[in-house]
Amino acid sequence: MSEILSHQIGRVLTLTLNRPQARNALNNELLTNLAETLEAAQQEQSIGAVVVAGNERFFAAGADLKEMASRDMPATLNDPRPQLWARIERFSKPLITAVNGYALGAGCELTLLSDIIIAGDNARFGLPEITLGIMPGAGGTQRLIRSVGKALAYRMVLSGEPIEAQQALQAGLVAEVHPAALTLEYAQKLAAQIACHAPLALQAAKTALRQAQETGLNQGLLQERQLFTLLAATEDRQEGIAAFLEKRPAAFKGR
Ligand code: CO8
Repeated sequence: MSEILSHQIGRVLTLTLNRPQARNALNNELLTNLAETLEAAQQEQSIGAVVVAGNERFFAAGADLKEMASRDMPATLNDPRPQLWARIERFSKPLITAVNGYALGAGCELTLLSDIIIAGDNARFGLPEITLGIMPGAGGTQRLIRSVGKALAYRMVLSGEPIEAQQALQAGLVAEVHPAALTLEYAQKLAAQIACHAPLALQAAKTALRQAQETGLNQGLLQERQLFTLLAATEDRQEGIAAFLEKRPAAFKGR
């Protein structure tokens, strides 16, 4: 059976991680599949946003430890995983993760790479790598600290202890917490709302938001202004403003 189930409703593509026997551990095959699916979704105009979910009990238990156990340092040096993560990161449409249960190690790193995390009240976010004699290796130390700040990031990375959904909400890691049975539904609703907006404006906004985490304020402001200016050349910008003034819904075309 496929390790990722995919299902499109309207403009929202939902990808469900499906390796329950390994608690959705992200082996290379699953990550490759995810990268390829997102690349296809990138090209598909009918898809406006993507939701990645696990099941009601777990999102993903991290890298596949059985796969990792056999890898020595030379093999780790030549590991295709960094390229796979980079391909996933290049996805420029809105990417939402719907998280119930455990999002550990690489599973947590996948949520950190997404644009918005919607959590179930049973969600647990953690980077337990330290307990295995390793450390996060797919952005965990870099993205977590930018998301939750120094105090909690150090605590989570050095202790390996996960945090619960409410703490993740307070820390600004997740955008919303819902009863676990409704997490996916809320994530899909939000994705559908987002996916109605002009695709080029969404892409530009996502690029600018990412820049905010990577550059200084002045450079970020400059890039924001450049992207804002570029959008003035789009048909959708004319349509969006005209629709508002004419008191009708906008019909965006992605141009
Ligand atoms: N990898 C492989 N198999 C796993 C993993 C995993 N990460 N997690 C669980 N499994 C397997 C178990 O081995 C077990 O298999 P089997 O039935 O064959 O014995 C099955 O899933 C069920 O596991 P449990 O009985 O433990 O299930 P529970 O529901 O009781 O517990 C937990 C679920 C809490 C998720 C528990 O399984 C757990 O703690 N898992 C390990 C979590 C972990 O340490 N994750 C970090 C992994 S390291 C990492 O992600 C580093 C990323 C760096 C990437 C660098 C790229 C360049």
